Amino acid sequence: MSEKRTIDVAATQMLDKAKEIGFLTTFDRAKAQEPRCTFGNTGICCRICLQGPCRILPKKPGGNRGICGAADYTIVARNTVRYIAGGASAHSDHGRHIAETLLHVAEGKLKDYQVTDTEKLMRVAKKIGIETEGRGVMEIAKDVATAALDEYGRMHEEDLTWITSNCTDSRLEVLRKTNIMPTNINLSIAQLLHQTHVGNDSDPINIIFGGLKAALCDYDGMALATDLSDILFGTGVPVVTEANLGAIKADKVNIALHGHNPLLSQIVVKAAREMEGEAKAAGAAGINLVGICCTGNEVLTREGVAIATNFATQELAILTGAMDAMVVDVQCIMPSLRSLAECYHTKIVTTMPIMKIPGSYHLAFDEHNAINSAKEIIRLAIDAYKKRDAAKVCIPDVKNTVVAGFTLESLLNIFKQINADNPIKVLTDAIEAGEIKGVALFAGCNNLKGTHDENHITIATELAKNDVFLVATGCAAQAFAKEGLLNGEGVQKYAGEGLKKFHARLNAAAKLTTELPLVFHMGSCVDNSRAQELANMMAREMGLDNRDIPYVATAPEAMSEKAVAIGSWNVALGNPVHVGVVVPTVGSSLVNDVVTKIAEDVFGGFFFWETDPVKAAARLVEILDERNWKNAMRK
Ligand code: CUV
Repeated sequence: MSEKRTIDVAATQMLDKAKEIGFLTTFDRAKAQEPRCTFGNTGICCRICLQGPCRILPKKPGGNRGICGAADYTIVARNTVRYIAGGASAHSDHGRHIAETLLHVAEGKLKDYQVTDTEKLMRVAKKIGIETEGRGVMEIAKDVATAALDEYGRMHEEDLTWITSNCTDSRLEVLRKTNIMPTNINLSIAQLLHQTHVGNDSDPINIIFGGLKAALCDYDGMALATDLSDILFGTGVPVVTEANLGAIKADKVNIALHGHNPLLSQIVVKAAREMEGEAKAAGAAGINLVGICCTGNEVLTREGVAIATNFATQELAILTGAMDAMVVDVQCIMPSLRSLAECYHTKIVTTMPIMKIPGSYHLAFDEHNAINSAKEIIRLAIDAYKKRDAAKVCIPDVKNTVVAGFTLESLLNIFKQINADNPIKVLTDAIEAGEIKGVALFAGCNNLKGTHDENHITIATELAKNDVFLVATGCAAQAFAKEGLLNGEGVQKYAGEGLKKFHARLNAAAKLTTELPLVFHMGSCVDNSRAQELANMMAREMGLDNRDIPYVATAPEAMSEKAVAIGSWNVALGNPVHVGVVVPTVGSSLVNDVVTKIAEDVFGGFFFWETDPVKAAARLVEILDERNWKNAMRK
């Protein structure tokens, strides 16, 4: 664990404040966990049955296996894929919730939601083979939603639709040949839990392949979540806003939108716009919404809502003393928020049946009554504002300008200004001309095994210096937002000559009121599907399989089970994936070799672990160089 807690100046100020009031934050709790148990840290602790926990103790007679006889490779493989099952469940359940909502909109059952982007609806319908000619919007929306819901429990053995429609043909062949193409999201996840039950599969390779099948369900669930969210709420276009704790306003009612699912947060944005008057009547200058984690990314992309902070520093938003309510839905929400809120006037409002925090305020969100639910939450915030103690308010004067909203569509729209017929060629031509080396996707969380946000920023600036085109999602994107990498100044400060030239051409063509950013913010974690579609377009245009395109992914501070699932499908889809923390596969050299070496022979994609951000960036550049060199040789 690093001694330095964070590179974020605003966070540093708030951590000092926490110390002053004696509140132990996640940074203190991370320290309390050190030193870690080596068994757990390397993945050789098995807790799958009640005879356990079993550890691998090679020096004791009989200790080199679990009580049932499971070897280190079985234990490590099982533990790893169970992370994937958790991650795939989270993303796909999020997608299911959106699909159900779209279905109910199409059936006329929900008055507060609409089909906002009919163009996207038509594109998605065509992509998945639904007839659009001469049919009404709601009829088509119903078919799209039904097709999405069918992914979860269909009885017929047909490859999942959002995978087959979001992969290159050559990649589909790889997935089918390796027998990891799923036909039913729920089935694959349940089967993986069954496969890893005590006394079941002990073959690490077979277990890993089962894990990859579930990881592809994660991809499917997130791809349909992205598509259907765009249909319901609109596909983001470039927006200008700001990020970091300085986006919290002392004179306004501040409401943080935190979690992942846009179903509630979108409605809160709408309701807040209607309720400015009520806030003013309470003596505030208005309502100020800010985002944390991926719900924040969703409403940033579509509504230009500012970012307050990312995962590791979510508690610190409350420490500003000016946060009136934090509305949370699902995933990545720290249970500690409530006890901290007790030191202040802040209302923590949980909203989903599967995410409650003891002692916090629970308002069951009801899509059938969405706008009223949202208004109720905002009224709670206005009430809390009235109780705010001005003496406790301490907002760091730290924020940066953010240019975001780069859905694949809005990115391609910029390329279109240069090449109307074949926009992706703008990117691939720049790669083939050697102006840029390729594309790197930054994804994932914060992980306090390292210094908060340091890996994100160091790797991005190193790659920029080496002329790599950068896209980002999740808390990685939020780190960039806070640190000024999502604006034009970032390009001037950090980009190499080639990348600068490429950006200059894009800027001239885009004709936005502001310069394009160094890193293109593609949205939330489920929007990693947007980045994969970019990769697929590159592959098609370059006439290559995904295993050969100059595209890499990195999760510099990976933390959640979802990050494991995302990383795993990236590998299956041919992408090299860097992870900036040491993961619990290292306890079995066999499993570790499979995911870092053998995977490349089979899929073209592979993992590598590197905690040093400079070394990690150098390796990513090396991989891009190698792929470019091979492609040049092929010609
Ligand atoms: Ni879904 S999963 S900490 S909020 S990116 Fe952020 Fe993003 Fe990881 Fe969670």
